[in-house]
Amino acid sequence: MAFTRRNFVRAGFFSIPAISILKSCTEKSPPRAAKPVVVSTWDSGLAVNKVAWEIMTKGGKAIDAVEKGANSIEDTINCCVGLGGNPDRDGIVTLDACIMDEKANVGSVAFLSRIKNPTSVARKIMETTPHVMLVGDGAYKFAVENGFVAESGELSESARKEYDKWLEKSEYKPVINIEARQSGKDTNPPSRLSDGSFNHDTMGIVALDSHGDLSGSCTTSGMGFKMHGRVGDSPIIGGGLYVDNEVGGATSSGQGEEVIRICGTHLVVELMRQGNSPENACRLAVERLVKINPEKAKTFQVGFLALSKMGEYGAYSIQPGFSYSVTDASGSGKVFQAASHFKS
Ligand code: SD4
Repeated sequence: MAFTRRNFVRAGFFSIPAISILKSCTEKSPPRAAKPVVVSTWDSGLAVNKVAWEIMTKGGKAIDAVEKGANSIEDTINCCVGLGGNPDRDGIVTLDACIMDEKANVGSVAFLSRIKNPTSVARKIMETTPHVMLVGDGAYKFAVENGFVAESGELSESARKEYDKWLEKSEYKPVINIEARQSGKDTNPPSRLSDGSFNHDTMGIVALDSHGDLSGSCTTSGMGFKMHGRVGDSPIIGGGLYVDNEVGGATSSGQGEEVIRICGTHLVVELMRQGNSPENACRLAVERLVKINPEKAKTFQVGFLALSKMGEYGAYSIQPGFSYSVTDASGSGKVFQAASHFKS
């Protein structure tokens, strides 16, 4: 084929991948961790990472690491993510979770009450049923039939206090990014503040194991004082979590309704596929949300966190205060503050 201008264009030199290559050449190199590496949302992810990393450093698989990491925080009753989390408006704690492995196998559970480890229920659905997602009573029945213990459903002491306080006004006003207000006081291992507050109720995890495979999980008690039956982004594949073993994985925290609007984590992974670094991909997804409604964007928090197949990681959020934890082959974990669209 003669190398004419027309052929040059037809061959795709100005197509998206070409643009992406140019873009990635001009970006400064993203931080890169040596595998095995695990990233997770918030400062409290550090304790979660430790559990996940110990599995992977013994040659274990990322899918086991992200499940057990999630379980470790779901089991922390004085916390915010599992059954110790804040209840909905009817005083019932309902959990959402999902999991995704390197072969794009997915499992998800939503609006599940009285079961401690929704991430493991999601994995069971993934591995033993023809379905992806079970919700509510059906999910509960499935869990019990599969040996998960039904808990009493009683609120933890701290959640009870928070709920009683909430009942005084019964207003649904998610606190923007309460973690930012705590500035650096996020606890590790996670627990409520001395005043009982904790609006930070989601743990998203993405791991790259020593075999080079990626998996992820996302688990939450959802937004405190939500409507009964409300499901957020966390159990939605492409919402709270997405993994593509050729490209990378992403997870999110914040106002789930907004993440769902743009299929947030799927978008982040697709942006990485086009050549963007993890942080840039997260930033572009955030900018898309802001563009939809710049005024409304001032009123909520969304943070994205991503890990590439190469071990590069990065995050970006709408409001300042979104932190994330990274633990790599050195075994030492670090907490980072994500850059944000609004600066204060
Ligand atoms: C939700 N995304 O249910 C979750 C809430 C969250 O820190 O991330 N809180 O919408």
